Amino acid sequence: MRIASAEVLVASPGRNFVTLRITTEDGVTGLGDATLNGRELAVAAYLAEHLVPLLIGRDAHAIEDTWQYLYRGAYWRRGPVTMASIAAVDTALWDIKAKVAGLPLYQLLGGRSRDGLLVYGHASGAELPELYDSIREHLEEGYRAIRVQTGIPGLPSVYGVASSRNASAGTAEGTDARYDYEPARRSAVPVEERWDTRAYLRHAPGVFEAVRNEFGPELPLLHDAHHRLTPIQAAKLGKSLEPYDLFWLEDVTPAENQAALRRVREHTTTPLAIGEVFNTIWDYRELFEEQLIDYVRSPVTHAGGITGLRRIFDYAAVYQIKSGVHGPTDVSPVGLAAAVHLGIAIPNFGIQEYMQHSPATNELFRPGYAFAEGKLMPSETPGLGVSYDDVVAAAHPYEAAYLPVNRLLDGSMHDW
Ligand code: EZ4
Ligand code: CO
Repeated sequence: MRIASAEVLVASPGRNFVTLRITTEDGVTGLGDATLNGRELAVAAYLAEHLVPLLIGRDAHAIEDTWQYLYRGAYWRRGPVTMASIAAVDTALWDIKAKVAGLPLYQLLGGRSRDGLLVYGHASGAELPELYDSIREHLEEGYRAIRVQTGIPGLPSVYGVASSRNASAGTAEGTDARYDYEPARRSAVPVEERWDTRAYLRHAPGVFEAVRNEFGPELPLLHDAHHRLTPIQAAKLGKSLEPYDLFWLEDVTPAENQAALRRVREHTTTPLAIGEVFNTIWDYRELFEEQLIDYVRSPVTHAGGITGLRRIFDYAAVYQIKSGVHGPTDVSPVGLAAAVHLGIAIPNFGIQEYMQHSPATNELFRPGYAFAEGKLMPSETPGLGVSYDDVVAAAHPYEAAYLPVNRLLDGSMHDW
């Protein structure tokens, strides 16, 4: 079954998505997500200029060989642009294989290991009353695990905190729904935010104490520090949050230095999650072998597809480390569907992030997964169970949008 064509599709139903559509000679199509928030066109060019010409005429069934061909064959291995491109090819080929088999993709990955994927949503508020409302809204929607982010006294805006109830032009999705966290802004240059780590470390424990007092001990709570701390600051935060029994503390230190987590681990029993900006299994080697983390944050989209991420999960399982797949709205419904098929099958599933895409995004992709009682269920139709509507896409052309950058109060650049 030869590949006849591959198209790189860029559309912006409120936010930008890059999708690869592969079509075989007998007309079977497969989709892969290649969205890299704020660097979308680099991936689109990598695919269109360098990978699509290599795909034409290849055997669509040879998924592993194609993965190795694109990974080893590039010579310049790894990196987000390369690995998002490989992920899109890999995911599209799995979609095709499952459609040809007439099975939902998870059946080719070993079949169902659980009845659904526990997900967590994002609650936030500048102040506690607003945060409580946000948590209650999530509970009413059925969420059974919740990430908590709040404002910090003295800082005008903070990572992960919804800025307003009625998103207007300039905010992410431009809908009238509360959009709890989508930081990419449509503009030619990134927005600048301010950060103060000491103020954050003073404020965070009180927030979790208040949330526990309000919502009780059972609700799984998560928190994201977004790579902003030094190892010793991260250790201090982990220790100070221990009484509030977090499900996980995410991205405490910058991702480049795996050894930083060693220092954090020495000091705290708060479970740690990391990896949303990692691309390959190699990025996890020290973390796994020294058992420095508890959850893997990589999504299918940025870690070399189903083939790449499944290998990472198998490696993680050796060390009792579980999945905690990144699921922000910049992972498209194609990337999320792939995660749901993988998550229902693997033995070491932990939790799946689920923020819910905008109505315009769902109109474009029509994903077949379903959210009920706090869980995501895979589509039962053959393949990934996602489609791509070219007419809807044509109404939403690409518009430049960037994640913010972050400066300390004295103006120096910091990690966002
Ligand atoms: O900053 O998806 O846990 N989730 C996150 C995300 C990321 C964005 C980057 O594109 O940290 O919100
Ligand atoms: Co994160």
